[in-house]
Amino acid sequence: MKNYDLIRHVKGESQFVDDILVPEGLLYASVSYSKIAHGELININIKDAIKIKGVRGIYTVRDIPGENQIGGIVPDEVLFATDRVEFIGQPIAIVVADSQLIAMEAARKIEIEVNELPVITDPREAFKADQLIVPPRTFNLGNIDECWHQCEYIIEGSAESGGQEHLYLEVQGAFAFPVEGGGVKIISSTQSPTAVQRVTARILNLPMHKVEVDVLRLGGAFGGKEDQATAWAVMAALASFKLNKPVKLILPRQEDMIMTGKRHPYSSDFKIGLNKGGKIIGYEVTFYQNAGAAADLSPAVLERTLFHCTNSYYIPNVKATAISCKTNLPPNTAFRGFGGPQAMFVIESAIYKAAEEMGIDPLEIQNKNLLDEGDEFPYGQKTENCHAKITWRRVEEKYNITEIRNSVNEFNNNNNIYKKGIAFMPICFGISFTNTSMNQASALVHVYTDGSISVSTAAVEMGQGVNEKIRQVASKVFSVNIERVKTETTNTTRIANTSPTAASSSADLNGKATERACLNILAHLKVTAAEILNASSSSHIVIKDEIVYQDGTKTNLVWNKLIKTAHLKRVNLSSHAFYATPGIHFDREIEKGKPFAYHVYGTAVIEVTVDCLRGIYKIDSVKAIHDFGKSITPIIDLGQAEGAIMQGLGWMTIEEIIYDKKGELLTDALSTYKVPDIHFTPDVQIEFLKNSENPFGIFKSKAIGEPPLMYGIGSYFAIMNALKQFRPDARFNISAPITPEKVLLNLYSKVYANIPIQ
Ligand code: MTE
Ligand code: LUZ
Ligand code: MOS
Repeated sequence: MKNYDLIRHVKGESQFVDDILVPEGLLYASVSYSKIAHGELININIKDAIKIKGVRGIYTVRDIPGENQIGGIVPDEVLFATDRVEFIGQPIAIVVADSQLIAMEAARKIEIEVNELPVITDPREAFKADQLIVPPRTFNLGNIDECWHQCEYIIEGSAESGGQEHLYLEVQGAFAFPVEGGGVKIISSTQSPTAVQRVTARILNLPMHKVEVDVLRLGGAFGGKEDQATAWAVMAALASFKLNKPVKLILPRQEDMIMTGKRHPYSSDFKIGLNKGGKIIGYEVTFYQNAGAAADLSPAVLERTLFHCTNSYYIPNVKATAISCKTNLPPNTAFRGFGGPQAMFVIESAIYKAAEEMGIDPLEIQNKNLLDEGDEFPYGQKTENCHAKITWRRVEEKYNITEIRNSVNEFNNNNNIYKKGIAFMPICFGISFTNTSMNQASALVHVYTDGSISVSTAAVEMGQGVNEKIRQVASKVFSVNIERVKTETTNTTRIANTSPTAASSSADLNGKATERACLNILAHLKVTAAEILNASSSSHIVIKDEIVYQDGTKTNLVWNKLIKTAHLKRVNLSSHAFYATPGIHFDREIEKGKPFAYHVYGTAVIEVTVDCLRGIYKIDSVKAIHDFGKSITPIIDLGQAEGAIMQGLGWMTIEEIIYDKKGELLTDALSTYKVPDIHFTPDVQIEFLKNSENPFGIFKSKAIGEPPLMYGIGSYFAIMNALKQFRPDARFNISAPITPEKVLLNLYSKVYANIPIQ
């Protein structure tokens, strides 16, 4: 059950876009982009650039045969700037040359004349200036206006959370070449082959059948290639189309960091009301999402923020408003969790602030308000097989919380400078694309005459192990050795109209489609076996471990022979099958429905030690009970949980994206953008919740890709908890990431933390 790619990765044999054997005459493209965040584009001067030896072509908006439009949800994003620029890093032209170096040199020589306009980087400022991506949306439950009088405590505050760089190991890139009849084939590092196909067709003014997109695997994506792999692939295709030559476009790391969008920063206001006993009665929240200069996936991210605004708590009266604000930054995009983490951070902040006011530990409030079976979410869906309380209780028991708390207290009593902190982090994450129509997938399965099996699906392998899961499905349905099963590249000619590999749903959706295709073939095979064995019906036939059984008795008929005979008998050994998640729906008019097939639950406890003199800290441990359903690939799922937790910790603590007032990214390299490394890694312990079977997942498993990221949020509050031990009187700012610098500002800056300094 190891990741199928593991051995190849270790040996350096796995191929990524930049490794594919290149044809003779290959040309290289480099992107020329705006260095100004907002302005009227007056002139593009390519005179010096075009003179450079080895330059084959320079293309701008004027060279687009079709429509200069790459927007997915909202048609508000151009491929190349036309009459204005709206963020630093916005593509203006591409240079195609004999080598990458020449292309880059020429791209730098393109001069761009811009009339500068005021720059807005802050979402609240954008809101004040009425610059919105889409109209705001509000989810309501109960009656928020009537609920406050029932509250003993009412606490208001605000919370900031920062962006996050995807930092996939493989940078954005694509390779395109012309094919017979005026078409183009693109090898792209994308989570969404169909998006690349659709947008290329639009830009080149071609029917979609003339554009073939093929994806072998990605060296990581994390949402950063759900929408934002498209532009580069389209540019490579455009150049290839124009020159009738193969063209490769790979972004250098720094350009990748400058030009692409990131996790959305949010600025939020909350008001939370609780009764004497600590039950949350009401929660009102407004999210200001920093969308950047175009919609990209922001409206969908915004929607998921609303879905997860109450995390794993039941709150009877809720009003949640989300506003997508247009700023002069690169369009922000999908990032593992997709707006969910931002929402959960705010409710956790509200609980933290309420606990502070009430003089109790936040975990008392968390614990009292956990979801129960049948509780209603603000969007109308009710919990089913709710594991919020079970995982919380199991954490208390398994990790001996009383003992941990005692030892933390003892440590803190004996240390003046070092303080330990602890926090609980329950999570609840809905599985399905929130846009119901996207929850579909298909699979194409062939059994070859030698008994080997080929599976194509819409799923893109990006390190998450989906190919191994798909192989498991085929091998289990046929009951054959997994070595017989190969997963093919993700290809728009083989599998059409695909949803992106995203929303943690790809194993469920594509696994179910694969299961159906295999079952179709299996049904034919059983009929054939019944004929061969003279059984009265195929219901007497079972295939187990490559051997055919008749009425429970082993026969001489084995897989290879069965396949050969079936072929001679002209039986169809291929099947295409389709799957669409049943039972889900959502009405955006009333903002109610059942958007999710199911929810993933879990609880983690996080311990940290903070050096309150220097501001540095260590995340000591993350101990979780996670609901994997009935995992089909425990090692892969564990790896996903660990990786997601690390990404969540990084987002909350040391990963800090900084743009200056002019919209320039100051953290555009690994020297200025710090990500967790092996030394940062805490002791991570994860127990699989027992006896969890998920009727809506593939083979009763649960989606795993994104949910565990949100355990990382606990690290923020564990650090706050430690700071509280150092300065019990202080009221800290809620602003993530809590970098060591911000720890010091919180502890020692009067202005920042609004605290009396002795
Ligand atoms: N794991 C690795 N190694 N690399 C990735 O890029 N992306 C994550 C997650 N795990 C990612 C990853 C994200 S954002 C999602 S949505 C899921 O994988 C998508 O894959 P799945 O649907 O198969 O879980
Ligand atoms: N992408 C998307 C996602 O288009 N819709 C979603 O609901 C979603 N959720 C998580 C991650 N990506
Ligand atoms: Mo993941 S953010 O759905 O690619």
